[in-house]
Amino acid sequence: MSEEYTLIFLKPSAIRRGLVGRILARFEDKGLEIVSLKTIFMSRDMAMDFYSVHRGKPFFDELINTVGDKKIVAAILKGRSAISVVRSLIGATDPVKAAPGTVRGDFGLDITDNLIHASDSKESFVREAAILFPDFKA
Ligand code: FUP
Repeated sequence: MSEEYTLIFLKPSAIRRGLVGRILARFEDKGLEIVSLKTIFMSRDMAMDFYSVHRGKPFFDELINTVGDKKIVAAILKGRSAISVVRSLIGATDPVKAAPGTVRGDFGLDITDNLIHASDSKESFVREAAILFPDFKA
């Protein structure tokens, strides 16, 4: 796999708990380049658009309450196989099951407020970047 881009955002609880620097450092330590980084106010509408595939699921309202109407820290990272590398660095969706050494495995317990989002495919990256980084060009 060649160089590719991925998108992450740190959920409001990561900001509240002062974990932003420590979490971003893990991606830099791995060798990924932060090509774009910003704090964004995530409106409820933006959150509903971003997570539209989960609309109707039992956790949807809680998910929107967790990230909507709040500040997040979003970044685009670049590196070899960045999408799968970042997914493995953040760990399983449920922090209870996430391996120690991963972001979710080390810092959390709550499945909805699981600290971080990362794109899971190239298609997701393109869709998510259009929402959070509309000016981004590869
Ligand atoms: P992930 O890609 O690991 O963030 O996981 P998903 O796309 O499956 O889920 C998106 C968000 O929905 C997760 F960040 C947390 C939340 N979620 C729940 O609250 N409960 C679930 O059972 C699954 C996901």
